[in-house]
Amino acid sequence: MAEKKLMLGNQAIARGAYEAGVKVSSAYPGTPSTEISENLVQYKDVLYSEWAPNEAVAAEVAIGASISGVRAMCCMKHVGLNVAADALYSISYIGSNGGLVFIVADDPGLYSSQNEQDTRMVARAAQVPVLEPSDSQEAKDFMKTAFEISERYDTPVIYRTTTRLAHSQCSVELAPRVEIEDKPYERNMAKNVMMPGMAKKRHLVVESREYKLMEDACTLDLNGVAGDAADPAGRLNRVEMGDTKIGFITAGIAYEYVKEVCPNASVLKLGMTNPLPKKLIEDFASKVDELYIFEELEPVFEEQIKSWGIKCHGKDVFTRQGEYSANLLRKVILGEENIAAKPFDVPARPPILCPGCPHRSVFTALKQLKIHASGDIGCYTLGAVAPLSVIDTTVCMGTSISALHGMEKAKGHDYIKNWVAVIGDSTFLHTGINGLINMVYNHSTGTVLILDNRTTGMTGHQDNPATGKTLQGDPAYEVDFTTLCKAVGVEHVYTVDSYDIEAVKARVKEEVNREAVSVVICKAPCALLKGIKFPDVVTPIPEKCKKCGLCLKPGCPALTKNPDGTISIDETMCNGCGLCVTQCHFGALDKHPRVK
Ligand SMILES: Cc1ncc(C[n+]2csc(CCOP(=O)(O)OP(=O)(O)O)c2C)c(N)n1
Ligand code: SF4
Ligand code: SF4
Repeated sequence: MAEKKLMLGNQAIARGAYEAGVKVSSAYPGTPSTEISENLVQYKDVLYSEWAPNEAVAAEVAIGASISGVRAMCCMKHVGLNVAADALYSISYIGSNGGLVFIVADDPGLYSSQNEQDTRMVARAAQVPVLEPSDSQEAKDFMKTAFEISERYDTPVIYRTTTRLAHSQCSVELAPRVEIEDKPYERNMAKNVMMPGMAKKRHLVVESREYKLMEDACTLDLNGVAGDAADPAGRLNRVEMGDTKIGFITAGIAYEYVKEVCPNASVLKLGMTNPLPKKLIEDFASKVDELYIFEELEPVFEEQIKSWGIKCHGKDVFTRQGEYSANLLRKVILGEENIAAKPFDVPARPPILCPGCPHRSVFTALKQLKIHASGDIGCYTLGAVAPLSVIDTTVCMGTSISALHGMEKAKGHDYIKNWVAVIGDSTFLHTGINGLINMVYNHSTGTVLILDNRTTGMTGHQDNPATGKTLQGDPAYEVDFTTLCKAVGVEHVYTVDSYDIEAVKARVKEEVNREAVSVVICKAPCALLKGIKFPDVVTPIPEKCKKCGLCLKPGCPALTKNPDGTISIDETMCNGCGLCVTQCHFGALDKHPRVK
């Protein structure tokens, strides 16, 4: 009997890649996609996997591997696809040699993202097929299907997952790896070189591929073969006829909610969500009295289905925002309120930097200087919230630096004298460096703070090109930020200890007044990195405390005010960074060596 294992969606995707014979994977971390690559590492004897500096690079690496003839994939979160979009739109014209799969993880409900975009919209624009699993078993099985479709139809395939699927688990039946023979590489300029003359012809090929897929989608099986599956249950797009009063067209995790709430209803479960199986949908719609389109986020199915003249309910009754649930369906279809699901009335707990985080010290310094920060994406985005309230803007990865430059060009040097750009090490290497090159090139005078905490903190401590280690655990060259910044023409590059508030303040004060671009590298490892321990512990001395609350201003969660106004430190949280000690003017917080 085949071995079964309880697996998270992301573990199952990694297992599926292994079983499908994938040889190369490149990725940039981003919740909820990160664990796919972290799980791929266990197969490193047969499957090479890496962290790339950004998603465009990850996609291009996978493209190169596919062109050379092996099965290859890249992984990213939904916003990462924007970074990789240039490559996607053109590789859609070129197609694949070895199978090529873009795994893209959407985040309905915005658990950890800056927007709620729907990858199916990008896929439609790029004319690329999309597969969407509904549970961990499918998450594994659909990987093989995706590669089969990619090779059979000469196309990249987007494999879309969502937060709920990525992080929920079910039992998965394992299979052995299939060793796929490398496809021969043949030089083919008409197919692989996208100059206008060739691209025009390839666009026609893409269009006919799309129509063919739309037709075949009605009968495609899990091996990516059309017309073969005598048993409709084995089809990628599956009709489950039941009570015909209500019919649902659904996909992904939303299918599970339909089965839970309306187990007897008729369902068309889409495993391939682009292009849509038009004939199958028309046939299904004709057999049910009332048709509901139950799709998270945008009305992608609904708009197409309505454009074919089919009457249905969709966003008129279901929301376009946030995550769907069984309760949503219960309420809309059955008119039932689920009392148990009502949230308890508990105080809101805002997101906050960890105790001892080096970013907190830097933001405390900036706050004391009354500096605004053009911000970026990472743990340090939390510098926007009270009590630090230093970051004024956060748009997307890399924007901090270019936006500061834009402000200066709009309003002049004096305007940005109380502004800096703040960016993390991983984000700087992702897309920040281009903005810095632009600043030098176009005569900016702004100040950029690189918060180098030696890791990609926000997504859970992934290595990056500056940490000296690869995803597979091999030692690597550590990008030297000073040399890098000097190489692009920044003359004034300084490194300060993030915890040394006075040094940060002095350096920033000088640099914002300088008539030239400068970079201040604020360096100190993330407080949660393995092996990071400060030599001292901090204890309050209540007799010396003046109850002024100055030590509380940086907002470290390890400190609390007692009813009498003195301070308590939660030993289980405090890591002895000493920031609060520097803020107390009365010696009421004592820093002394940790007893080993
Ligand atoms: C285009 C894109 N890719 C990935 C992410 C997910 N993500 C958010 S911040 C971040 C990196 C943060 O690392 P770093 O800049 O080193 O800052 P830290 O969190 O360590 O402070 C990543 C990968 C994203 N938001 N956007
Ligand atoms: S994970 Fe590290 S960088 Fe992120 S908030 Fe916590 S201590 Fe700071
Ligand atoms: S030393 Fe102070 S600021 Fe640092 S973690 Fe402990 S309580 Fe927080």
